[in-house]
Amino acid sequence: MKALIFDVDGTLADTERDGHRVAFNLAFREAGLDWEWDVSLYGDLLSVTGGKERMRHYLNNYDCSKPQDDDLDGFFSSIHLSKNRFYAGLMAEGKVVLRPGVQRLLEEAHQKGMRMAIATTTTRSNVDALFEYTLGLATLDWFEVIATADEVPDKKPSPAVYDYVLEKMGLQASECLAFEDSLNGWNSSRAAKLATLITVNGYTADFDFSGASLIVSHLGDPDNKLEVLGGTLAEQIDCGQGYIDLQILNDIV
Ligand code: XBP
Ligand code: MG
Repeated sequence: MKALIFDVDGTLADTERDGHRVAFNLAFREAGLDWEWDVSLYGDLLSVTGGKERMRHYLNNYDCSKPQDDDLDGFFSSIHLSKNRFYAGLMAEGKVVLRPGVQRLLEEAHQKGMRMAIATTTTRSNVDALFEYTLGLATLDWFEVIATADEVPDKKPSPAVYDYVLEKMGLQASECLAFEDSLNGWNSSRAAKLATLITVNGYTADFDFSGASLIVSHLGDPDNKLEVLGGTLAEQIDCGQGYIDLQILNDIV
């Protein structure tokens, strides 16, 4: 195994439910739009990746009020900008914390010189905001490639963002492990032919991730043990210690 490639939203932190969703609602209100995305509705809307694409999907498929603006692209772009501003504000307030085991595993991988990258369909500024108020901005230097929607507009479930990372790192898919939390993310990493470890969350626990290498509740910590939920290697990999470390990951790839 030569590199670990991490998704961001839902994998590193519950940024969808507690970050983007809340920020969208604040931005709608600021724009005078009466849209309100509750936790359950937002789970349905997550079938569409990309904030602007998600808003357009909602407008086209749900019974909601129509924006007055004739220039819908411009309207959604401006709401998206203010959504990301509110998102950064929520991060600064500490409203979102990293999921169990994320900090521990990243630190171990960094200390041991494991190559790492980020492959996400969110906007780069959102990655910066999450890191600034959790691990610190300097931690972004641990990642050799940070691929976001700014670099790769073709969003998941397209494999484009993973293909981009592999090409930049000069690595084969068979030499790397992806970390994902969602069906769109898994379909993206799978299409890029990457072995994938899934950490499910409240939005994705019931999805069918069959074919993924290992499916767990979260990465776990010594005092917060993970639950193994499935995966093609679930029987072979010993997760008895209750948390994922580099040694276990080496058994997957
Ligand atoms: C998650 C996404 C993003 C975020 C919102 O991507 O689909 O669209 O929900 O971010 P990932 P933007 O799990 O790959 O990180 O508003 O910037 O699109
Ligand atoms: Mg995700």
